[in-house]
Amino acid sequence: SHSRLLVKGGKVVNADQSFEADVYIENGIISQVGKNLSTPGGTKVVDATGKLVMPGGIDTHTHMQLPFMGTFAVDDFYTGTKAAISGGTTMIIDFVLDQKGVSLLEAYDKWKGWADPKVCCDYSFHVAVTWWSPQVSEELLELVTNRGVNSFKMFMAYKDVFMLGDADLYEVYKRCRDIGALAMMHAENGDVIAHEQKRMLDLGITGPEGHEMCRPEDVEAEATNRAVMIANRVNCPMYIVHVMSKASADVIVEARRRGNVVFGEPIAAGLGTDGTNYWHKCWRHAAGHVMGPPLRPDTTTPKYLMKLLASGDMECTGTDNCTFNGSQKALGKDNFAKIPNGVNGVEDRMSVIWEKGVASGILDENKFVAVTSTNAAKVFNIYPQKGVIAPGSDADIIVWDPNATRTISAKTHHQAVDFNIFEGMVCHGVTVCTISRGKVVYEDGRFTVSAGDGKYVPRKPFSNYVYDRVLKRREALKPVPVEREPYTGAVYKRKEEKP
Ligand code: DUC
Ligand code: ZN
Ligand code: ZN
Ligand code: ZN
Repeated sequence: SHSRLLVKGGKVVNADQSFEADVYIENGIISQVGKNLSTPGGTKVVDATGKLVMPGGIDTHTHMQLPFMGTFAVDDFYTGTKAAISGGTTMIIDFVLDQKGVSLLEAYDKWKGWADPKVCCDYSFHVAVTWWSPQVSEELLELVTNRGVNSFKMFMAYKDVFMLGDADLYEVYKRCRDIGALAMMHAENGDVIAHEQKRMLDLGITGPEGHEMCRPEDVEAEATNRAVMIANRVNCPMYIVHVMSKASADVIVEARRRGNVVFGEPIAAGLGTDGTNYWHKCWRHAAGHVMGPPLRPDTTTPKYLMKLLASGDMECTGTDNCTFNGSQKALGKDNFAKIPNGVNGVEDRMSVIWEKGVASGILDENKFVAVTSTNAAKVFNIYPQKGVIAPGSDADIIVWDPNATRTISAKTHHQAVDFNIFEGMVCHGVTVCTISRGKVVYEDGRFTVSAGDGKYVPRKPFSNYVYDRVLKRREALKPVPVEREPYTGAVYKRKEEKP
């Protein structure tokens, strides 16, 4: 059936410019953008007068219903994506993340089986590489060629569970480079963390503050530097997920100054709150903020990260949404190392970035669109299908009221989890209407969406956005042997050598 929708009278905000225009949508695709569009009778109209009309957010980093640390994340592909659309996010990129030894193709099929019947918005997958073998190497190519995966995540932390050593990382990066995939890294030194956890517990520190104390900024920055260094040896583009500290961000900025192809991803948690919460007197509150890497006690960190988004030194934003209820966090009530790592964010990322970024005068509205949507579409190679309001693009659109405010609270949020790390935060920027593939899925606080309405979005290898930078870097670094006279003198022979 032919479906039509007109978004009328708003200000279209793209990453490069803003302008007054109507947006006409046919069968899920934007067909016209212009002033005073005339449309056939019976076309549904969304009134956007006085509002901003923006590309829906793309959350580059979620873990819906992840089996992790002895339990499962409570927000699944249904509650997680439903919450996402209420907050103005119309696409998530989740992680296929299974145990060492499991076939990545089987893991991919398992995760897709979980997601397809539940998703309320479009989604895609990164795949985590937690072990390395010739079989895994072949599977990466299959995932890139036939499953639409162009990004693989590795862990330098979670020793014995997900962690890979440097030699394996070198091999995975090289493979990623050869098959046109982006290598993503969880950058923390897992060996040091394991020792520090034991040291803290021996000192009698069992509470959530121990989580931060055993993995301070250096632990993240060192691994970030190592990840970038190894990637640079094999000319593989590198994407550092959840950049949580100034120290790690500085490593990325300096590497980019040298021409390294490295992207940094701040997350909503790190932009909206900080690590002082680990010292909160309420255990549940403190444990509610436990995630890896931790939030930082340096309260100037969130603004520092936001400014790097403004300057273009970091480009995409995610959430690492991976939620656990109080009863699950309590698995670590006597030992912080057993608190399931993860926080919310998928619902609130857009509002938090608007409030702390735009309302605070650090980002303009176009930069907001760039860092919440367009840059992610470019880096992960789904631009211009996603990330822009233009004819031919998917109609993933939000109508945004920049003047309205809402107060974030676990009492009113749409996520399944019983806690919100942004509790009490008053945010300017409210989603009035969310359109997914040309269909209104959320309007004035009401959902008009069903489980399974979202679609899997396959992604092709390297975008030019990434590859052009890699090529430039490769030329600059080409190793050339020195032309010299060969050595013609005597060659020492060891005494014990037989002639
Ligand atoms: N960090 C978290 O906090 N949760 C899931 C995985 C991760 O790396
Ligand atoms: Zn991670
Ligand atoms: Zn409390
Ligand atoms: Zn994660």
